[in-house]
Amino acid sequence: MMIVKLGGSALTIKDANEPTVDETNLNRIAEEVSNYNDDMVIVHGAGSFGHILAKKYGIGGKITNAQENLFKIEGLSLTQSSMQLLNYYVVSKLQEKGIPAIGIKPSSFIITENQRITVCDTNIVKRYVNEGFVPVLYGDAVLDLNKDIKFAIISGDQLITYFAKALKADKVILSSDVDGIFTDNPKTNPDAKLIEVVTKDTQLTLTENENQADVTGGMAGKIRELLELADEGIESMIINAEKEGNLKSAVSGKEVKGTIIK
Ligand code: IP8
Repeated sequence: MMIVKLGGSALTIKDANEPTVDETNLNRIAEEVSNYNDDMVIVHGAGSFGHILAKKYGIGGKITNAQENLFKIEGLSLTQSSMQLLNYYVVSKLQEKGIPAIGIKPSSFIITENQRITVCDTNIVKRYVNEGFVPVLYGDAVLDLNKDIKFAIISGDQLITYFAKALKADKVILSSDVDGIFTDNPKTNPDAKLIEVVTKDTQLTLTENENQADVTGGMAGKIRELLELADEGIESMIINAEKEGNLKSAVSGKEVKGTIIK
């Protein structure tokens, strides 16, 4: 049983002002993933289809008056549709490559409490896998039990952790637009070095920048989720999906440059 995250930054043009699919990457990534033909669940991120809206409407932030409430309702509605549209593009492309993909909308069966999944019936996903389908879930805007915030964003990474545990995954691959975890931001510091193995004892100096485009915490958020998974004895790896052949090698069990979290 394998769970693969397709990073939103690789599937979409993340710095576009409006939701834009990276057609070339989506086509290649779907093709590479189709090299795996055993039990699989795919989770994709949001990229420009989710983060721009989630940030604009401040989903997950405190609601202090009726006007804010209405604003957030509009935001939740728009974010969910936008993510459904991206899911449709991803699912259609996977189908084109011969994968029996079915899109499952996380917000239709998941509720969080303070932004963490608390209500989630994993049986439906399990059943689809058992029947030979490849469920495709995604980071989404959901209802939250905390009355002060009412709504929340769940990242694809949180879904990966939750489903990897529930479905007892033996392979967890997260693809992103960087090679893995570095000693510093590789996009701004050319001297940043790749860390091949991360455990809870690894000293990391990752900061969560409030101004970043990624509302779910970027790499720091990813590591937090994956260390939680490692705590349960499930190893995962982060690889770069923008490099041709990486995903294909990873799903085929070949060695790939990246970071293992254990
Ligand atoms: O791209 C975020 O998911 P991620 C989901 O996996 C939304 O962090 C709707 C912003």
